[in-house]
Amino acid sequence: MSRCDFKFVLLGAEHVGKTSLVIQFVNGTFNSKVPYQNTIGAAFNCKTMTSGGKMYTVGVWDTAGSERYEAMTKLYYRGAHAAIICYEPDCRQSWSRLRHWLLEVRSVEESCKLYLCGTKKDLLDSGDRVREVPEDVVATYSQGVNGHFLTSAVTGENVEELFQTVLDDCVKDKQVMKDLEDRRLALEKEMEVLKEKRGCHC
Ligand SMILES: Nc1nc2c(ncn2[C@@H]2O[C@H](COP(=O)(O)OP(=O)(O)OP(=O)(O)O)[C@@H](O)[C@H]2O)c(=O)[nH]1
Ligand SMILES: [Mg+2]
Repeated sequence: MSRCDFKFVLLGAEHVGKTSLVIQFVNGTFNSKVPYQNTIGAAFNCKTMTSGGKMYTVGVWDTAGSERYEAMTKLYYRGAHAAIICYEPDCRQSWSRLRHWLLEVRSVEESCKLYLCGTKKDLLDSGDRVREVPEDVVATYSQGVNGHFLTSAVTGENVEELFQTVLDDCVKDKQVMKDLEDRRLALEKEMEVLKEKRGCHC
């Protein structure tokens, strides 16, 4: 993980579609034939992205939504540059869970950028599901965070846009970029020391 430039974490209730969102982002795929399998603990994914003409490696922690793993989840958002908190617009319960994570991350990681993500947009668009979380409530909450996106892991709609915005916001942040540069320099120094040590053994 230390070799990734940025750390993003996905949070949200069980079954909201966090894993599917990450798979769509990393692989560009959605497999409807694979039955739902809840994430245990968390899963790590890495992707190279570009912002402002430069390449960066982004590490994404896909956490388990089940409250059973809540104590563990705290480990994954520690030190995160950004948290993407997911909810299903047709599920009020998932919105309550989002509010919980919003308060939690804010109180623990003050500098972590926060994004709200309404998932499974395709189901709303097709009329298969009816919105339970009113749009004006979402709009009010969105004002207090860095952004809000409505995504679909099935069609891929807004998935790339979401992650690209999160990365661009990080790259625009002077403090985040200074920390990144400091880490790079420290790593370079470590490598030099290692090389010197190896040279002594020759
Ligand atoms: N139609 C539709 N179904 C989706 C979408 N995203 C996920 N699903 C389905 O929703 C179910 C749950 O998806 P997951 O991605 O496993 O959910 P999760 O949030 O990772 O769940 P936990 O790991 O238990 O926290 C699966 O059956 C997916 O196929 C989407 O954008 N559209
Ligand atoms: Mg999952």
